[in-house]
Amino acid sequence: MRIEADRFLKDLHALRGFGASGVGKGVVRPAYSDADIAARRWLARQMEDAGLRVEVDAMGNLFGLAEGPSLLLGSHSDSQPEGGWLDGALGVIAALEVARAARDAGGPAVSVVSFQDEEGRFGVTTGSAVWSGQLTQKDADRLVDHAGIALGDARRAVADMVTGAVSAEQFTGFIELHIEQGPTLDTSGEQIGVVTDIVGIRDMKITFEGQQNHAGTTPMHLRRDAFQAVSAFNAVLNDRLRNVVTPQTVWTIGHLSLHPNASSIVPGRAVFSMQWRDADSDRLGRMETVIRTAASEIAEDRGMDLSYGPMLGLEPVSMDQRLRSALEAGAEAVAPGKWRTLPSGALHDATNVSRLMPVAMLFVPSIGGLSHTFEEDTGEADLVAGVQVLAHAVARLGSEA
Ligand code: HGY
Ligand code: MN
Ligand code: MN
Repeated sequence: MRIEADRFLKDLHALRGFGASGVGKGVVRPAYSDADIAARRWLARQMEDAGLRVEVDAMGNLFGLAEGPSLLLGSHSDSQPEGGWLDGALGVIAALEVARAARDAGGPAVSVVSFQDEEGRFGVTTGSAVWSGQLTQKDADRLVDHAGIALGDARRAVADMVTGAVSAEQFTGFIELHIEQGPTLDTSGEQIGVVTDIVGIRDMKITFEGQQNHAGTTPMHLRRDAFQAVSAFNAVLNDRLRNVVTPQTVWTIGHLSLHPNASSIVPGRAVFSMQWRDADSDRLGRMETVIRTAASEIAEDRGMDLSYGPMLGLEPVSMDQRLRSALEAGAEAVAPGKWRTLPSGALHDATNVSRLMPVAMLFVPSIGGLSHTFEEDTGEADLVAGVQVLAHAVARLGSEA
């Protein structure tokens, strides 16, 4: 199976053009945005040119289907609000390139997917969550973004592309090539990572409601300041989580909105995202107890009303051993002595797809370990090595079938 590196790189840069941020190689291509939809239309044309049958489900998950049973390759083409050009896009373009190479080699059959809203403008890996049955379409349609737009309204923008449900029965497994988005490979100077497992995640909104008031005339001891409540909560949380976490555990308050967000007004309301991730489901549960207890105590102490949004969560998953072995053989063939196995601290569509079929993932390095920033980048040689390992694994699996 022969990978055409120039064609692969040209397509990667072409995809970057949809929503190019103008800063470095960054992209702004959130789910259902004009740039996202234009990118999906372009991808659909590339899939057709590669001899694949294009199908789009109600969420806007875009599939290029081979005839008969096939191995599914892919990732997502939506981005974070400030996204890198490779997060998700690499896996989709690599899948397209391997599908072409496999067709030209007379097999094996390879299908391609670009999932929708993996970056969670509305939820958490929302498109593959609905496709895999992790989330109902009804519940997904009720999810809202930070601007209050409901997913059910946003996805109308792709209604003309929708062909109907896509069955998972036709796929023998799923492999996702992705950038590591962390420092491990970049630090070690290795080229390839074969993923062992993907962490679990919990994500919810927390609201503290106090008293909006004048920032000049309201004495500090009389205030019910919602931002002060968040600040106190965060301090207590960092202190108490130390008893529960490991050095690999992460937790993030990434989004905070203060109402009415004015310099001379004591904020009466704070709504913030509370997200935590770990490889152990029990620990995720223990962290939730610490989080809810701390929030209740702070609300009590500071005279705040406390409320929670819906909690979204995914359990940790281990990669399929057979698919992993094919990737390890590919890594040894393409990058002998320059690969390792490692866990994924980032979340991926593969987590949801693992509910339906065997899955595996492989990584290429992120320069400086940077991702979810316009600065995200990977060396071309590493990008090409990644797609070559993927092709090697696909050919090996095809010969085993
Ligand atoms: O957040 C994540 O891990 C993924 O990149 N959306
Ligand atoms: Mn991603
Ligand atoms: Mn991402």
